[in-house]
Order: sequence, then structure tokens, then C-alpha cells
Amino acid sequence: MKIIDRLFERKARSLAQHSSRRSMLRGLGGFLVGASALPLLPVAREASAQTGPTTPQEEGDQTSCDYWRYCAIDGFLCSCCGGTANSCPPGTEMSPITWIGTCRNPVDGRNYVISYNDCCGKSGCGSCLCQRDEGDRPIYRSDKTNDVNWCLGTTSSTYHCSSAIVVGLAFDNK
Ligand code: ABN
Repeated sequence: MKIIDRLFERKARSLAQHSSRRSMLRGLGGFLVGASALPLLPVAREASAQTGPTTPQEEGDQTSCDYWRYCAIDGFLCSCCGGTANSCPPGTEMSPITWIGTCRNPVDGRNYVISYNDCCGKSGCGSCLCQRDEGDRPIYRSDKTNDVNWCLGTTSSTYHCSSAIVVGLAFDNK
């Protein structure tokens, strides 16, 4: 038993001699700096993006042409055709080619970039035709042109309806 006691005593003394308050503070400082850098990691930024500015507080009737996201739309509202403002009706395919608008959300007063994705693969929905055209530009600015069938890159080029997806906050133009 004495041998074990002596061994522990020697270890404890050695530890006390070779560690100082300063080195302990250095270690603690390093830990705190490391912990504060965690939110900068891509995984943390991705997680906050999912609950961040791309999911604004909003209200309104998505089946009404007056709904704030439709400020630059021209087409049948997918939310009247079995889909939603964010999704295509069953049996149709969302076009990867879009046109872009900037609309003011009345709830928070901020401007958001909206991607208008046509839904394709069925004949024209025929309900809730909505034409608002804010910021619509001729075809030479194709990213801002709404009066075009954007069913490109899809299995079928037949237009059915248009969705309106919030993709992010717009830069302030001051
Ligand atoms: N982008 C909506 C649309 C589709 C077909 C024709 C005109 C407009």
C-alpha cells in the first residue's frame, strides 16, 4: 500500500510542479476562443440559414393575386391548381430555369428575392391567372422576364402554373 501511496504522492507533486495558473488560463482562453469560432463553421451557418432570413414571417392568402410574393408574376397561381406558392401540383415538374423578382413583405417591411418557377407537364391550369409584372424587363434581361414559358430543362415543355419561392433577403438599395 505504501508503494501506491508514494507513487500517487510523487505524481501529484510532479503535476503541481509542472503546471501553473498561467498555463491553466492559457488552456481556458484557447477553449473559449475555439468555442466562439464554432458559429463560423459551415454546418452552423447552414443550420441558421434554415431558420434565418429566407423564412420570413408572413401572412396573406396565397391563392390571391394580391399576395405579396406575386409582385412580379405572370401566370396561373400554383396554389390554386393543387400546389402551393412553394411547390408544384402533383404530376407536374418544377422548371430549374426561373425568373426573379424583388417583393416587399408587408409583415416585416423588408425586400425579398423571389424565384418564380414554372410547373410543367400538364396543360395550363386555367385558375387564378395573375399578372403583376413589377420589375418585368424585355427578353434581353431573361432573368427578369415573366411573359415566357420557362418550362425548359424539364421532361415536358407544357406550362401548367407558376410558383413563387423566397430565396433570400434583397440587398438594401440606398
Ligand atoms: N412564365 C409564365 C408563362 C408561361 C407561359 C406563357 C406566358 C407566361
